[in-house]
Amino acid sequence: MHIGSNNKKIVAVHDLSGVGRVSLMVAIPILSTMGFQVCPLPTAILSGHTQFPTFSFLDLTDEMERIIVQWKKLGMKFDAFYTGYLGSPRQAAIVSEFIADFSTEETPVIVDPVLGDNGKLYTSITEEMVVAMRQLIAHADLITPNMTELFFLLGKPYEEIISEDKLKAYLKELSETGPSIVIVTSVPIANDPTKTSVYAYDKDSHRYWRITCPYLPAHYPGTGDTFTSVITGAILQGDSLPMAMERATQFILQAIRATFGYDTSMQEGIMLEKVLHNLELPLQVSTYEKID
Ligand code: PXL
Repeated sequence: MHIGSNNKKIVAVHDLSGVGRVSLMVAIPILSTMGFQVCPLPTAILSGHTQFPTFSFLDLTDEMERIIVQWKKLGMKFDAFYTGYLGSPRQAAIVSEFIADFSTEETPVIVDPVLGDNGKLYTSITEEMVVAMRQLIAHADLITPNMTELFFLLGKPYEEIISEDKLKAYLKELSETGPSIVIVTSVPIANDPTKTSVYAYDKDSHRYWRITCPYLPAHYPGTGDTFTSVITGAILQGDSLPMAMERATQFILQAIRATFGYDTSMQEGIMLEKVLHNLELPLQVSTYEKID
């Protein structure tokens, strides 16, 4: 009898930021806890994320090419690709080529198009990066923009609150550029500041999903990375799209609640360490809705 390892390998294409709990420092613990082997392809090394008042930044574009060459020589195979914050626009083309070379039709490609928040691009993200990100999402199966990123990717002026019908049309429009699933996070609800929602469109089944959860008046960097990491793990474990959304949303809420009670600076991010073990528990309740 041969007992083979069936641990899946996930390539994680994100930056490594020393402080602030974003990117690889979120993706690695979450996906490891969920039972996957994470293989980092680092895009940049920073002292901390770019929402700190100052930070160092080492662009790893050239090194990424060298890493990919070695993986190719070794005949490495991966079970999924998960990309986030890129260090330069050129990396979008490098990553697209890498994915085309190393994947099959069945390999899931998850792209978190990290560009900005609150209607603005992050410091260090340029218009050129927006164009590059549009090219990268064309190769993705599933993408997770927040509201700001949704507007930048579509090239439309940012609106804080839009009707559900308009949002549905925008999700469909973005899916037509490539990805079969588009999940948009941090959608405000008109006339109800106590709640926030997550919407998804699944192009293949023409279905829309919605999750509504309590809004906590706190804004921590890295929650988008946390959300997409849990989505990636849940989908690879075999969850349906709405159940994956449910797990990711509930996990973020637990993490924010675990953090909010302390008097820490928001720049330090959410206290993942306190809630990681929850990823090993089954969901007790679910609140997702299918919408028409
Ligand atoms: O969480 C998104 C993110 C990732 N990586 C870096 C960032 C940010 C958001 O500010 O600065 C370096």
